[in-house]
Amino acid sequence: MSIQEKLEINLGKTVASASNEEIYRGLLAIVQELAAEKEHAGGRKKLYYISAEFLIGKLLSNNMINLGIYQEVKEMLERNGKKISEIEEAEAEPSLGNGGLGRLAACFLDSIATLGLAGDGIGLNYHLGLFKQEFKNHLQKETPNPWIEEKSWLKKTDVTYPVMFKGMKVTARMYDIAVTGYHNRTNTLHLFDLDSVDETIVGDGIDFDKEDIQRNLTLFLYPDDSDEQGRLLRIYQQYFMVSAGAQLILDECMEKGCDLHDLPEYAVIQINDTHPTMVIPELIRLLMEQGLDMDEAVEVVTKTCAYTNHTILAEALEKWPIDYLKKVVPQLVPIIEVLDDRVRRKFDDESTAIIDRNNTVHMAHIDIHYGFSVNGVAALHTDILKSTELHNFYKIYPEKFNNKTNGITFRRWLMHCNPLLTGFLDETIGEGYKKDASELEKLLDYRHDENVLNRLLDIKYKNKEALCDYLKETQGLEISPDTIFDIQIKRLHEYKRQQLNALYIIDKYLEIKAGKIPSSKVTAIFGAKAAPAYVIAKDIIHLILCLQEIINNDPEVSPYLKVVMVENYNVTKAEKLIPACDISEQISLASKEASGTGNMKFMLNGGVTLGTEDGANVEIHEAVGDDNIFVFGASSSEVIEHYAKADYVAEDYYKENPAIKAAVDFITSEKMLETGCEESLMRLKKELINKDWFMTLLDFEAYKTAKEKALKAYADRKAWAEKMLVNIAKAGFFSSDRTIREYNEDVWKL
Ligand code: 26V
Repeated sequence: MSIQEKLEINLGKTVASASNEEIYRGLLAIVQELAAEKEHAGGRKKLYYISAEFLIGKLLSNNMINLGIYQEVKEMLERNGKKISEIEEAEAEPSLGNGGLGRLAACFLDSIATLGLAGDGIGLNYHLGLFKQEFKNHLQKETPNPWIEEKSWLKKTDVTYPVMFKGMKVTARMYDIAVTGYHNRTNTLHLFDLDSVDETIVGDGIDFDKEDIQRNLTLFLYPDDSDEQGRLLRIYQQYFMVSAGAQLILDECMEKGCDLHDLPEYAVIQINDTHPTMVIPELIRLLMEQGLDMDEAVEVVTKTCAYTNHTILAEALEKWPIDYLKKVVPQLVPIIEVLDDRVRRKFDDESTAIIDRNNTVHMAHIDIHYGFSVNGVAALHTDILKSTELHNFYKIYPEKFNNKTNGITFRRWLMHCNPLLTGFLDETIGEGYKKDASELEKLLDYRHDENVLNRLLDIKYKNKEALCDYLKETQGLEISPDTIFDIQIKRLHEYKRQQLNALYIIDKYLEIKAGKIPSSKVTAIFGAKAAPAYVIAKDIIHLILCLQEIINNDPEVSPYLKVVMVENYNVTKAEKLIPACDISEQISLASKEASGTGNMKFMLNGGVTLGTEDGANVEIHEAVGDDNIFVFGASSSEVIEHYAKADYVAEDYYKENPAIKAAVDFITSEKMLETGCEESLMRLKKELINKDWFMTLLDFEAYKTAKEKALKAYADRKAWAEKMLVNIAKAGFFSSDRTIREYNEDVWKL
């Protein structure tokens, strides 16, 4: 039966007469059926990727690509007068993650299934994903972001597990989402939920009663943790996930004949950052309930669990007061105390203790002592962990430390988001790169082929035109594809330094106002959400929105410079922005961005990086060579030294560099205060002069020089096209298939 026939039976009407929503729901049912028919990866040992976030994004097109029916469906829809892009719009995006960490987990699931490995995800079924962002009066406003509909990718199961909190027992129910591999098997993402969760308790914006656990447990992705109630709720969520997850893992292993002493032969658990760390004491507890003694349980668990670190930022490393754990999960406290006691007996080093002198539990320390593998997510990041942040652990356990440079799935970040480039690659180098990404290097044979270079420029231009149409339609913004698209899209954080980009924009604006006409026309595009309680991050959004208003409406400036802040940046918007990028802004303070994965997505789509030697930028630089990237700024060792000596004084740069002073002063100029909010702009200016913890002003001059160099290079279209080509050709290393192969060879051994 053809897909059209199947779909029409499902719809009870012709495709031509059905609405986009009806067609979406019909295709959803067909795809679910096809995915269910696929074989599940078998074998004795299975990987469990446990993570508080899976930022899977919309699934329809991705699943159709993986199942090999995308082209057929697209053409069938066209024959019936429908556009696949419009059908895609009917799907709500599951934004079940904050940013890179959650998206990485989703790319990994895709690659695990594509490689045919037995590996499932375990997480939480948040009813409301990351908040929706709206701009009002140049400020970010947060509203709830529901995604679960009557018909969705979630399959409710009968699998339930009891989870005990202090004075309260709840029942976790498992929901499953099929994870399709590219022309391969299907795995499963298990998301746990609580039947009693109630969306009607959400009040103004994203406010809700944080103490009503029965009704709020899985209501929101990472609720605001700026107060104690929020932090306690986070512990409730984490324990709920790991307790249900651990029970599922033990059940599945026992079903396969495991006697629990041999658990490491049946299961390997990858702990994605510290959010799922309580799985370690919980498994020990459950194994002891099954009759193992403490020594045996600890040994078995240590051989089963592996930990990935995703940040060196001190404020992001989870530490819980032991009293919090006593309030929520008292059953784990004696186990954690024994784990700490064993560490203290063995190692006379306070810095590696689990419970410190202030009775705070260091979650990462549990993972490192009681797991068999510790990995960072890019070469530089792993080096910094070994030499600095986790140096004392590295001295004890050098054999546990390993690097796994992140990657991205090419199915979503090339084949789905950039069909023009994909088609062109198919024609030029064949389709082998879809299964073996290193084959992209075949493109290097064409680096001097004028035809190929022109095609690349032409594809980029078309993608830019499509983005222009989209921004016009969604935000009423008028931008031109004949300008350079300079894009910075990522969570808003001071270490990522959107403020550095903004200062450059102010500098350029002031130059134009002073009569210095630039030789290139630039559209500076941002997309970023700020955590609801992160004040300075919101001030930076405010700054950018004010600049957008002032600059775009200034007839002297706007022909040369425009600013665009994309509202509600999410996976779906990333898919539209990335193929249209000329210059990829990766300007974090060196040493602070563990890896970055947006940098890889841009590279794969022919964006040229303007970046610091941070995270995976270092490896991108190595891959493409000096001529195909624009690198600037203080090195990670210089930065680390500045912190060690506490010798960076922002005010010196402000006073001594007139361009910096002028740009910073502009933040509270009359023009800005007419548009924006004085309190916010004053606070931001003060922060930059008096604190600037992430050394924005230190790198300003170098950034400006590098950016001018990139803009100038863009004018030589042929030379630029060659840079694009080299970036695409060298992106193969950054396929998450490569990353997952490495995890499997070194850590999971499936
Ligand atoms: C979390 C928090 C929470 C408290 C406030 C400040 C703050 C700052 C950063 C974070 C990040 C937590 C972990 C994380 O998302 N890391 C990201 O992981 C990506 C995948 O490995 C990686 O590419 C990014 O560089 C890294 O920031």
